[in-house]
This record gives sequence, structure tokens and C-alpha cells, in this order.
Amino acid sequence: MKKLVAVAALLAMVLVGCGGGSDDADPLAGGNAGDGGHTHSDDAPAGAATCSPSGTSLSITAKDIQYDKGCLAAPAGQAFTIKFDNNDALPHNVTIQVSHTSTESFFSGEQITGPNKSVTYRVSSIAAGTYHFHCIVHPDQMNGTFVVK
Ligand SMILES: [Cu+2]
Repeated sequence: MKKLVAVAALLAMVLVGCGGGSDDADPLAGGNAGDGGHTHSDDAPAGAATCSPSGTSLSITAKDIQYDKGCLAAPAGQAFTIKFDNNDALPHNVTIQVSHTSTESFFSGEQITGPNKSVTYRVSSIAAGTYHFHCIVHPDQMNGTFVVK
């Protein structure tokens, strides 16, 4: 199990190295008509999506090494579930953590390999905040904002 994760992480790093960055979908790029140019604003991460919770049953799907959602939301202080569908013949999961680079996670779901595989993760309650989720195998291709409120 440990070894598999290590291999997967290595693979992800190789993939990222070859991919040459996944910033091509940055909605802020090219949208700046202002004369100021770059403003290094720290108050919101570029391209961060926001969403609001609607119940304790969340769902997300992976296909073509992408999630179908850029934002997931859960109510603060309540346990919830995430139904995760994997339509790729690759291992994916959902991990929730404070930030992209954080080394501690609130929750890290079991990796499943599709296609047509699904799992329902049970996640313990999380305090209100805006966090991050990603696939631990493909953190740079598969990620999003995790809102708890
Ligand atoms: Cu993945």
C-alpha cells in the first residue's frame, strides 16, 4: 500500500513535469483590461471558485484526469459523505486539506481505479473555512476549492 502510493506520487510528478504547467485555464489571464498590469493581490487565489453547501451528500466525478467540479461545499460542523465516481482506468481519490501544499489532510479517501467505479466516502465534520481538495495521484490536474460553512 505504502509502496503503491509512493509510485503513484512519483508518476504524478513525472506527469506534471511533462505537462509544462496547467495554468492555461486561468480565467484571470487575459481578462485584465486595466493599465496596471500585474497586481500581486494575496486576498484570493487566482481562479478560486466558490460554492455553497446544499446538504451533507456531496458528489464528484473524475474523467480524463479531471474532476467535473471545481468546488465542493459542506455544512460546517456536520459529518458528510462524498460519492466519488471514477470513469478513468487510472487510480484517483479525493483528499481534503487546508491548502494545495499542506502536508496534513482533513480527509484522504481511498484510491479507486475505474472506469465505472464509485465509492462513498464518509467524512468527519470540519470547521468553517475555505480549503482545498485534490486527487493525491494528480494534485495539479485534479483540484478545487473546498468550502465549509
Ligand atoms: Cu487522479
